[in-house]
Amino acid sequence: MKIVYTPTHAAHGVKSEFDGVRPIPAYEVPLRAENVRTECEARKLGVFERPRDFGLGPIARVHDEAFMGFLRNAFQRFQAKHGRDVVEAFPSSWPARRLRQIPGQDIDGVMGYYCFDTATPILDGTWAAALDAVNCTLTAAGHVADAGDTAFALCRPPGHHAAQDLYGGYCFFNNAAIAAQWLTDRGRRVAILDVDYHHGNGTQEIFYRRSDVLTVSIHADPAWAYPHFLGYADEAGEGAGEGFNLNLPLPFGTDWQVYEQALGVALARVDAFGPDVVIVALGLDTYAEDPIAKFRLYKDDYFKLGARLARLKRPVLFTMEGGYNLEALGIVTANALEGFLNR
Ligand code: OKP
Ligand code: ZN
Repeated sequence: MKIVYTPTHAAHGVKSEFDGVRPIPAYEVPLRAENVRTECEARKLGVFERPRDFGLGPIARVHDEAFMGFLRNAFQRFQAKHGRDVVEAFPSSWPARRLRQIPGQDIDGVMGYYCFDTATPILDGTWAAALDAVNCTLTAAGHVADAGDTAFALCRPPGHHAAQDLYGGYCFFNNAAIAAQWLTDRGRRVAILDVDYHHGNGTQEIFYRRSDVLTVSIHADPAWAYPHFLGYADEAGEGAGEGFNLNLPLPFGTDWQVYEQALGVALARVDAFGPDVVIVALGLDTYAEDPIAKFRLYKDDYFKLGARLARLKRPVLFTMEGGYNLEALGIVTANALEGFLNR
């Protein structure tokens, strides 16, 4: 297996987020990727390589050009208004219901227009890190497309909450969606299976009106969990996309026995779609001791998750998404990959 990694991710060295009550230490930190790298290296799970540079073209196939322009200089604009001492830029005002959906010219308005939460600061190095996370994912996608091989994009920031012109949930560019579009542009039929604890609202939205890319997500019921406003079971796709999105929301406390049943349903749908490539948005925050999630999967369960994915017998591109227990993240990620490889 190829594992594509770059130290550039550390340029997005987030220190804080707002949980709606008070500023708290960030969960989505560089140490996450480093722990995963260390564990995958120690267990010799694959051949490490650095990403190639794909430029902005593949990103523009998914994201809005104005959104990309905004991300590129958002931090500088925020600092110019709020002071050079500011190290993390947050929105403070949003175009909620009955307000007009226009960004305006002021950076605080623009930021609220493009962002949907208070958990996702933009830093000086965010643009560079987000860009290289895409490069990691596309480099890995190239291996899957060329060799029919398995590859792991060991990248951060994650991507599945980011939509065409929206960022949040620690995500800026939707790495998995950009890879899906890139592979589709090269004639491959792609399904995305999102196993992160949180609904992949960005991925769903990007392909919601299309039948050429299947999106399936297993996640905590949005009636009780972030991202709150998307991810219900009745969201099946629209227009040509009707029937090409499947949401499997699960209750708090979901353990492997319950999870496995949803996984079976998800995999049956993926298999019926007949994809050439399956992109697995590999969030590991389903782990029982995750600090921000409420499922009950244990370390050994991730071997079973990987093994179950292997039974698809299709080329898989793994992209790293959530998972915030720093002690366990490397282990559970490696367990999932090892369970897959030892099929
Ligand atoms: C990103 B990913 C809870 C706030 C939730 C944001 C969670 C983002 C998860 N008070 N904070 O899907 O792992
Ligand atoms: Zn998550």
